[in-house]
Amino acid sequence: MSDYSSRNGDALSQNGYASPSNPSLIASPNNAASPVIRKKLMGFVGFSNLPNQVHRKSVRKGFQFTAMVVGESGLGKSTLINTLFNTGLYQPKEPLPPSAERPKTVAIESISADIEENGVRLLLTVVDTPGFGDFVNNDESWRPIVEDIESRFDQYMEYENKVNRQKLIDNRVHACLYFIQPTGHSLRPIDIEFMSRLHTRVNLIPVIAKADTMTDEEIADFKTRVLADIACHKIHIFQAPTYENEDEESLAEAEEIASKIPFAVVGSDKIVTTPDGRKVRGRAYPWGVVEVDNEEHCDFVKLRQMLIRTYMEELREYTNDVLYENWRTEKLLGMGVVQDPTVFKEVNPAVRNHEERVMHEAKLAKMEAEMKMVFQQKVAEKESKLKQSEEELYARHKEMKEALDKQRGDLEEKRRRIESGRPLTPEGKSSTGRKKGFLRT
Ligand SMILES: Nc1nc2c(ncn2[C@@H]2O[C@H](COP(=O)(O)OP(=O)(O)OP(=O)(O)O)[C@@H](O)[C@H]2O)c(=O)[nH]1
Ligand SMILES: [Mg+2]
Repeated sequence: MSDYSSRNGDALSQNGYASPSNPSLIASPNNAASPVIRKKLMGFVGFSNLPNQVHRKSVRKGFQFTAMVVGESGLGKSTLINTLFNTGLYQPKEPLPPSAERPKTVAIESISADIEENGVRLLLTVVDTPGFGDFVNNDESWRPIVEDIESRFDQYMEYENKVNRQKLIDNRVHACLYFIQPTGHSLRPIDIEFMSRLHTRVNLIPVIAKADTMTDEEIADFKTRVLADIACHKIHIFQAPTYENEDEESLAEAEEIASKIPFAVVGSDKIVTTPDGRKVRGRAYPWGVVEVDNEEHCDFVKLRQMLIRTYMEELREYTNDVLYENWRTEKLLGMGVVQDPTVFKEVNPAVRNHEERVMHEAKLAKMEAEMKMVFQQKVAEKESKLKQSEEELYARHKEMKEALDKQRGDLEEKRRRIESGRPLTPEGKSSTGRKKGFLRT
């Protein structure tokens, strides 16, 4: 057995695993704050495959992503949805005659599609909202939209509270494209009102609608003004995060995307023919064709790249970790549920560890005290026993000594008698008797 384990241990250390013979690889569990030790392993362990494992798992489960479009009526929201996903994802319920205009969106509608690309599944949902600005009083037109976003949070919280959370359906809005009218001026009060209502609940991504109606210069100016307005009104729009150790290419991509916000978009799901004969998605004008997928013409490609290719995970993460969490806290506080810090204390592993250690130490101390008591008791018992036997011994010793003393006294008496020539016994007074008595002694 010992032979097996030692051989096994050697084999492990040869493979680079932590083993008793290779202790430098074992991290000290007590020292959580110790710096990360970068150690070159002597063989392939396999944790470098973790990203692939996560990837495989996510691929199997598929991704859920929900985007919403918000903005004034007629800015091309429904058109952009179709453009974005390159499909007739958003089909009118009844086929329209070819000449008919896209109908106005009259209610909040979600359209979902299960999309697969290279074996990766994406359950994509787009929430189309009716455009606002058509009513005499548009003061409260943000309300149904905010309510829709919050009801999705509500639904998610319900799922979270269910016993079986295996199939957690995430219908929360992860990104909200806010359509800005291409006025060329600054943001209008209604835009500021809308964005201020939305930014605490959703990742806001401002887009300039119908960018084909403005020249490049006008767009550049307008973008600057819109960004200044957004900053001035302290509206939080989604910021593309950058990571320290990113490669140059990713950094450049992130910068490029960030530089395009607010995205100037053109939407069209129609195929048109360019003067040089190419068939493209775009809008044909007497003076030429605006190509949706041409980065020279508009920022549509960059917007799609941001949503799907580059920042989908960040958008989902921010929605979950910040927006949803804040909403949940607000909601619970509103319901009068005050957070009980002891719950978190218990959940906090460091505090819990400490508590457990204190309890363990107290238990040990108690056991030690008990053992001490038992020991002392036993010692006392033994001592009393010893004392008793000592006393007995002493008594016996005394007895024996007394007997011996008595014997010695007798003998001395006899000797004295013999020496003084007196008969030893009163009966041995005759000469024979004396002789006899003397010989007997
Ligand atoms: N010039 C131009 N026109 C566009 C663009 N996108 C859409 N349109 C046109 O604008 C009109 C309205 O488009 P919709 O997509 O229905 O607009 P909407 O924002 O969904 O409107 P509501 O549903 O009322 O909120 C249609 O005639 C579109 O063809 C664009 O990028 N440029
Ligand atoms: Mg619409």
